[in-house]
Amino acid sequence: MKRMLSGIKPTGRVTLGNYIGAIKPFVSYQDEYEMFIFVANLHSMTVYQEPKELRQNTKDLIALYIAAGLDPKKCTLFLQSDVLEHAQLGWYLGCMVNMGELSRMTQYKDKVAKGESIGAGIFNYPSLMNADILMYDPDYVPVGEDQKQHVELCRDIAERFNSRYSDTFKIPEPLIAKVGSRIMDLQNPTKKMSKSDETSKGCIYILDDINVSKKKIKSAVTDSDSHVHFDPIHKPGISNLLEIYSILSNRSIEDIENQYEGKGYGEFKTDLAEIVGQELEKIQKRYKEITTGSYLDDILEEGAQKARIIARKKLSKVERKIGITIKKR
Ligand code: AQP
Repeated sequence: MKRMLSGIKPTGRVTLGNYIGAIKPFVSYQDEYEMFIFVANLHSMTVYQEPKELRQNTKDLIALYIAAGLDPKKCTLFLQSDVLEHAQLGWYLGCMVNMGELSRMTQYKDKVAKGESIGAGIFNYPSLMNADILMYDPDYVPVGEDQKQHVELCRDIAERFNSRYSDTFKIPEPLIAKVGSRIMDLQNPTKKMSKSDETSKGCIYILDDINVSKKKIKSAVTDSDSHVHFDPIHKPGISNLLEIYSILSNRSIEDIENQYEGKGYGEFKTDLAEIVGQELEKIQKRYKEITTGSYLDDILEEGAQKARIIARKKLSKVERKIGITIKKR
């Protein structure tokens, strides 16, 4: 089986964007790939997190992975901070990356352009991401369009390490879904739906009250026309809704366009609100079942143990190659 690895930061409540762009595809891959899925809680620290919220968001994220269908028997689920080797490998790999390479990362550049105060963690987080990935030798890393650049840097660093110290890391490939990799904010469809956004009106959270989520769909910004047609440039709002509709109903966009030909946005939005409501209801039911008792703690412990075995082996290999250790572990 080919191996796949990915993670999500617990930086807010999980959104429909996270579900469509990441969690749902993870579920679909689990029968075909050996999966390693983690909660990227070390990465969440690059921006201040209120401790109580961070704990809750972490617990919810792991619960939602499972509630959405990830099976801990098929997929190794763990907290990044439970596997200490990530931080250590991150340091070694951080020493191999240049300031220029890190300065070219879009997330960092955007913050510079906005004149925001930038923590060292934001600048250096691609090094930790390189460690997260290279530790497990995955064949594929499913990421959103905006993370492709990070996987490219990761490939460069892996090649640099391999050529300096001999073959150690597999060179991973980014895997970007053709649809759904960029679900937009419902109130501002030119901006990505993000869990750390301050306003929640344009953002559907997986644990939203069902009626609230339906209202958000019905009040989504569209355009003055009433033609249900996919055209992300000229009709970003309706195109975003069509993409959500298509993925959640497993139907082609063309088929949906045909169904609503001449019917206007009202009926389309009402039907979509139902589809979204049903999807969330299913996940929330399972979420309630698994968040009682010690089930999640047990899953995380088991996942961390499995991940640590691989991580320790890889870190030992790296440390032998770079000459930092003198004993054979
Ligand atoms: N709007 C989106 N549409 C499709 N996919 C999305 N993802 C995030 N937003 C959308 C995917 O979900 C995973 C989340 O990874 P992350 O938490 O490490 O990073 P992110 O992309 O920065 O997610 P957010 O929700 O926007 O978080 P904040 O607000 O903290 O920055 C990734 O696979 C991503 O592609």
